[in-house]
This record gives sequence, structure tokens and C-alpha cells, in this order.
Amino acid sequence: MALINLSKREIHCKIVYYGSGRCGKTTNLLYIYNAMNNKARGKMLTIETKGERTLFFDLLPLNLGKINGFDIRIQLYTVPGQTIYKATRKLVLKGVDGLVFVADYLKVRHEKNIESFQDLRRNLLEHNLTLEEIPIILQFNKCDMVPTPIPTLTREELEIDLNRELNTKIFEAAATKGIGVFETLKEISKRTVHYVATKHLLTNRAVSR
Ligand SMILES: Nc1nc2c(ncn2[C@@H]2O[C@H](COP(=O)(O)OP(=O)(O)O)[C@@H](O)[C@H]2O)c(=O)[nH]1
Ligand SMILES: [Mg+2]
Repeated sequence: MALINLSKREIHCKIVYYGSGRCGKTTNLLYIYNAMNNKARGKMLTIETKGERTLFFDLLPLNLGKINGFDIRIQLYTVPGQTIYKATRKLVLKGVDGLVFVADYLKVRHEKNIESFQDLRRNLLEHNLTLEEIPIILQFNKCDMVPTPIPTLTREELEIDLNRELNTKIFEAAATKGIGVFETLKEISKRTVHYVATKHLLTNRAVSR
């Protein structure tokens, strides 16, 4: 999906927010959309049907300004978390350049977090990709729920479930309040642009539109 246009000096990358249903992926994108000015953001496209559940996916194009004279254009996607939308999740991952795995602090989502992570690994493999090669960071969302009367997981539990093999950077977030949202976006954008540019240099092949 990554596209480096040398004549227009543009780099386009695709970042996917992955995670179980209701963990807060759409809330991240909505916060970013609302916080950015019209120049930097494109139209946020959400295809949804019943209530607030994402039954298809969200797409938010962003213009992150210039790095080394190149315009950085990023497309943020979310996947529908519910188990039955496996085909859509696989489709959304096509051409992914960077990943944010959003985990939910709620204890009731313990198994769902793990299932979603395994689902991500499997779906990437179907595109001949692995978690080891694509830039990925973790976001532990709903930290505002810790501690509340509602049972939550601890950071250590989430780390054991999700970061033993990855060993990547973790951002605590409360997406509804915007806590950690831009920190997450900044880090994954940085890693993704670096990955895309390095891959491009290695193959030394520019794709023009
Ligand atoms: N308390 C709290 N609720 C959140 C947070 N992030 C999302 N939610 C709520 O969780 C529900 C599901 O969020 P949504 O973004 O639609 O989840 P998605 O299925 O991953 O896209 C919504 O009611 C959100 O308001 C958070 O950080 N804290
Ligand atoms: Mg959603």
C-alpha cells in the first residue's frame, strides 16, 4: 500500500488500528479527527449500521506535514472487532504499513484481547506478513477505568498477554478523553514512515502514480 511519489515528493502509508470489538479503536480516530484542523485531515469515512458498532471499518486520511521535504500522507483504518467479521479484517490489513494494537483494560475483555491478537497474527500471515516485520505498537485503552468498581486488568497482565514476544512500546490511553491518543499516533507514524522509507531505499524502486 505504501507509495512513494518522487515527483510529487509524497509518501503515503496505511496504518491499521486493530483490536477486539468495543476496545476503543473508532474512539481514537474520532478524537484525532475532531482535534485536527481541516487542512490536515480528510473526510472521516465510517460505514456503520446498527447503533455505534463499526460493522465495516473507519478510514481517516491525514496529512502530517513534511519530513525531509516529503509530504507525509497517512491513512488510518480500524477493523470491526466482532468475531464474525473476519473477512473484513483480513481485507483491511491488505497493504498495511503500520499497526496499533488496542487492548481493553476491562476484565471482561481479557480473552477477547488475546483472541484478537492471535487473529491479527493469523490474518497477517495470510498476506505473507509477520508481526516481526511490520511496525507495531500497543495501546492499553480505558486506563480511566482503573480503578473503578468495574473489574479491570492490570498493566502487568496485559503485558504478559500481549507484549512478551513483541517487546514493543506501550501507550496507556483513555481515548474518550484523548489521553495517549496523539502519543500513540505520533509514535506509530514515525516508525511507519521510517519502515516505508527504508523498504523503499532497499528495493530502490519508486512507484509513480
Ligand atoms: N471509559 C472509557 N470508555 C471508552 C474509552 N475508549 C472507548 N470507550 C467506549 O467504549 C465503547 C466502544 O468504543 P469504540 O471506539 O466504538 O470501540 P471499537 O469497537 O474498538 O471501535 C464506546 O462506548 C466508547 O465511548 C476509554 O478510554 N475509556
Ligand atoms: Mg469501531
